[in-house]
Amino acid sequence: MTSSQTPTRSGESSEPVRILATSPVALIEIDNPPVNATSQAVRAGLLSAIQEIDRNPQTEAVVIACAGRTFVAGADIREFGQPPREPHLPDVINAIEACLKPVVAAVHGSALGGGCEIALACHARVAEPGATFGLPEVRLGLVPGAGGTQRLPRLVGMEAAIDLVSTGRTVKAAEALRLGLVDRLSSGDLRAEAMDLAQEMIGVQPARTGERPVAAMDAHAASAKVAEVRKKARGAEAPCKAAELVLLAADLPLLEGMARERETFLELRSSEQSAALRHAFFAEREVTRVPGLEKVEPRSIQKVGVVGAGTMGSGIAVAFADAGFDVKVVETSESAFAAGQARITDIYDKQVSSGRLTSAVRDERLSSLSYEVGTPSLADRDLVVEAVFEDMEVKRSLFRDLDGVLAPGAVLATNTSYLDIGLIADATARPADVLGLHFFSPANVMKLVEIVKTDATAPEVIATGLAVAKRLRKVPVVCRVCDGFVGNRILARYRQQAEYLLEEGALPQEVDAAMEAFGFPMGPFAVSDLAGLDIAWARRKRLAPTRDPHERYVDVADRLCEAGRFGRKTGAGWYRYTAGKREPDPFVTGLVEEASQRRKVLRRTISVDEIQARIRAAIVNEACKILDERIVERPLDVDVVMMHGYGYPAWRGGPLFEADRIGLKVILDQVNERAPQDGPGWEPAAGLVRRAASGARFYP
Ligand code: 3H9
Repeated sequence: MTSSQTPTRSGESSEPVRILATSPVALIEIDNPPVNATSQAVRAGLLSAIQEIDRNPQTEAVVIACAGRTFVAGADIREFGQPPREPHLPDVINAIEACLKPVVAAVHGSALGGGCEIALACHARVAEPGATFGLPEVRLGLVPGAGGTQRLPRLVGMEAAIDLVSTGRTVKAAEALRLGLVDRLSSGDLRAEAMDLAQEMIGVQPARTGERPVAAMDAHAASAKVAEVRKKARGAEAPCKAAELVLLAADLPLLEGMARERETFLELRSSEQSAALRHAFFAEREVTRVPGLEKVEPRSIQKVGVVGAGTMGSGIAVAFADAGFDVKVVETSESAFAAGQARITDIYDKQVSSGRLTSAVRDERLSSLSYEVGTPSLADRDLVVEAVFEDMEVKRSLFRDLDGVLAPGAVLATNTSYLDIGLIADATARPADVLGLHFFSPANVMKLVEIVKTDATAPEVIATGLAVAKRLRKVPVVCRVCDGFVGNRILARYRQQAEYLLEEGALPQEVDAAMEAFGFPMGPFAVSDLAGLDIAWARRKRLAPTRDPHERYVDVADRLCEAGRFGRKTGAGWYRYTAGKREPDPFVTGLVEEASQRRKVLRRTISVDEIQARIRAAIVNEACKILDERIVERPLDVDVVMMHGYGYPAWRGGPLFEADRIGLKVILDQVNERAPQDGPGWEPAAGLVRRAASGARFYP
């Protein structure tokens, strides 16, 4: 920590905490790039700055602000694997609250986790309108560990605090102001306005958050709330613990509540769930750093074309418009054109009616979209994403047209889910400019994008895909071409194994319940009903002539489709739907039992554990084959796809992270036990056999 009588320029010292002014209002600046995390050096610097200011008779009030792009974004997550080192953050924060002089937080960027806890302990908070606040610790499998669960309810009330702490959601400054978490929004110069507020507070007894009373929640309402949190947490343990700690704030004095909080924080810090969620956090960032592309410059993309405005195309167009691209949507006929435009407008209208968007922003976004019929209008586009009918000849013909229209250097992307992108690229004279950008539905919401390269795709085109995904705020995973790429290929095995379970004795609702208890938001049959059974049926019919006759094939889904049951949209599929609610259907039970009879299987009761273990083993084995074939380069690529595209519970860290924890020998035994019955395609992956034999892991 450095101190001076007059402000000094930030960056003069390498110390992460500086005192830039002392009289009459002191300014403490935290400067620890990239996100001002509270490393040990920051904690020590902050504590000594507060102590120095407390002692300085010329200082009458204090502002805490941060250099760089953000306020403090939390504790330093990288330190969590090591033993805690003094001074501990709760002690530093208590010293801030106890300071005899008024302390004001000046918040820009994100005040998250420990950063939000610092702000909560200050005697007032001024924020830039763009600032965000939150206690996202549960997303790392933790509870706030420096007073967050005890101070937040004292400022915003019990219910709002439980909501924020148990979901980890962040709030923008305007909502924080409404909740009482922020006292003022700055209208220009944040630091100057915070200094003004501090000046106004001189001589006034500081309002200490920890001394405020908090109204208890009615006991019945409180237990209902905890039950609701538990249900939503789908197996994650931190959200419930966080909610229970918040409830303590009504009964315990601050320090006692904080002691309970600290105990829970330290216990969770060494939990498997927290390790998995930390892995998920870093994997989501690491996935964008693709070996070999570090120094490759992406092409500049400003003008984007989207061909086809069906469900996928309209979502893709909205994703680009939301990110500020100039978007032209092209349809091949007038009638499709009108329907596409209506679909896009509808996406925005729904966001306005649910309060997620103002009508002014909707109008602005809609005005960044233009609509045309026919590909010639795409001539000025830097990137074109195709989302037309999933048929090789349709796509090849479109790419031939695009090749004739687009300027040299433009990037041509296909959103195909399964087709061989190499063959699509070969329809052009510029296969190096072609790649897959495989979005997930709804494309404007889902974070995952598979960036699929062919053997011909130029490195700068892959780098362009990554840069575009970053601008879209997506999570991109680079992979090579194979049937279904990473996610849908694994999903196919997941679904097949789920169907084998039906044939052997389980019912759809039992498999779904087991996988929902595992932590997936929905089981595989409920997901099929939501997505619609007809598309997969059409694909199965197309592939039927080439199917291996020895493949174990369960035809219940085909029979459902033959009966016109395409899922929710027809009111029935694997379930029947009454007022949107799914119910098991005796008709489906009948079909499943017939399937068992046809295979001459004596149905048996299958336990939840067996369902979960078999599906997990199927996923891990296929994921390992994907690694063996170098469809992706790293285990984390698979884990990120499964967590972001398919709802694999992040508290398990993804299938390969979890497989390491369970033991690869155990998984291999499970695969070997199934392989003879399940037949071709279910052989153990070579990489799984090798690792299990040598004791190696996916993550060394
Ligand atoms: C906590 O606070 C516990 C306390 O209650 C109690 C303690 C006793 N630590 O995301 P980005 C790195 S728990 C270390 O790409 P953005 C990140 O890895 C913590 N490193 O930027 C990346 O590094 P690299 C609660 C961190 O602008 C770089 O910073 N806080 C941390 O898209 C840039 O990150 C959270 O959970 C950290 N805390 O988003 C907040 N945070 O360049 C977690 C980031 O090497 N952080 N890094 O890949 C975030 O949500 C986002 O990073 C943030 C910026 C919104 C801040």
